Amino acid sequence: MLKTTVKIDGMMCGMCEAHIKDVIRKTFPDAKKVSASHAKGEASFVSEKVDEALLKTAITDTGYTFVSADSAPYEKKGLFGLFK
Ligand SMILES: [Cu+2]
Repeated sequence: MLKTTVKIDGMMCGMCEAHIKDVIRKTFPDAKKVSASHAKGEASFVSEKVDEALLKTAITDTGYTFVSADSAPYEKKGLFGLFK
């Protein structure tokens, strides 16, 4: 699994966060832990794989500015979770 963090310009409130979360869920039906923060100007989600071009298009088409995206391996909480 990959955790993707997306920097987005243009989110102003909770409605914008909801829009972005909807778009992510629609674009990547397997996305989990979808979250968005207008204060931080970013959204994140966990999925099997990510098509960055698709993500960029989806966010742009919704009226927001895609700044960047970064994916990192995501570990499910297992044994290591005990030590956090
Ligand atoms: Cu808004």
